[in-house]
Amino acid sequence: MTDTIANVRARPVIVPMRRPLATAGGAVSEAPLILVDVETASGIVGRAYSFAYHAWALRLIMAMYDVLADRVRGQALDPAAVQEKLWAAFRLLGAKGAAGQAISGLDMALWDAAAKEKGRPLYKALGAEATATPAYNSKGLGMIGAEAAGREARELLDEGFGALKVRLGYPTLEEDVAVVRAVKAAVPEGTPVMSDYNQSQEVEEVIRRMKALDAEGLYWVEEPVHYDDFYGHAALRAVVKTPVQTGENCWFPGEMAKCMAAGACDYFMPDAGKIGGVTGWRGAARLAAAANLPISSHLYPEISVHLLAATPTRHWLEYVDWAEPVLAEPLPVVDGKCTPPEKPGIGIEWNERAVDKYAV
Ligand code: SMN
Ligand code: MG
Repeated sequence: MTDTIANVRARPVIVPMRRPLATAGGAVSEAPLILVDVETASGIVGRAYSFAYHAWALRLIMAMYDVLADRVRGQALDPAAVQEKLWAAFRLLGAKGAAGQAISGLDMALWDAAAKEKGRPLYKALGAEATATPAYNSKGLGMIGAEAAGREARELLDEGFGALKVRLGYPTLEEDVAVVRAVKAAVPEGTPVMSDYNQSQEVEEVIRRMKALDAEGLYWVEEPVHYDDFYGHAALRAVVKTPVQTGENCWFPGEMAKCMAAGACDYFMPDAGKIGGVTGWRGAARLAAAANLPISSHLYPEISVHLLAATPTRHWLEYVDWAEPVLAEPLPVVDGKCTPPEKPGIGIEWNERAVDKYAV
């Protein structure tokens, strides 16, 4: 008989960030997380977390977990079937925002439990090999100005990475150019330098900026305009050389499909916490494979390393260390790459002393 879901426990924490991140879409200076433990009838504990972006959003997502816990208690440990039922339940209200985050986080914890039930690491439960994915360092390079950005770029590579991402969207194009030049000058020739506008620009303005920045050799430009202005993304893409990356704010594979249909991007980066967890990611990976669309991850490196291993068009893993203080062990980076661990499930455990310390 398959195992059943006995309980869902969600705990909010606020974890300090080593390098607070100012973006043109808003600042993130601490990491508000919800730690999820799904307990099964046979005593397995599935673990995952949701990144809440804002401390004030913890209450919203916690409320959603509370609602979901009541709905899924007693159901079979079958993540895809659980998500289908939740989708049906949320048809009238809608499942974006806090609901989508909790549905996605619960799905990740259910997959962790389901893989543990089989005694397999998540990537193996997904039928994949232990494939390594190159990782870029996204732990810094918020909007800190050209001089500091040059210094920080070197620090970020010295942490063992071969690529990094710089946030753009300064008040003027000249400042964006200065920051990109400072970063490029600080890193070895050929180092991939990704860039991110965090949805901050108007279409005309970002076309003007990217026409100038095209000469600087950025590896990609991310979220140039509001995330769901897919035709705005396409208009930029039509007139610049720099590849357009987007997807971290797309809810579930359905929004990704619309993004693709509009010709919005060269690359796509699902966020496990918004795309529908593992179940949603699998749908996204199938869409991408059919269209030969390169897939990178957004946040959640610990689970994304498994998901990318199971993604035929895998591209880059975004490495952030924002959950690290509450984890027993960080995800190792070896020669700028990450490989999924061999422990059953996702392979994460909580550092309970740290969880107590950062509890809210
Ligand atoms: C980002 C992620 C999380 C919070 C703020 C900004 C950024 C990224 O868009 O892609 O790393
Ligand atoms: Mg981004």
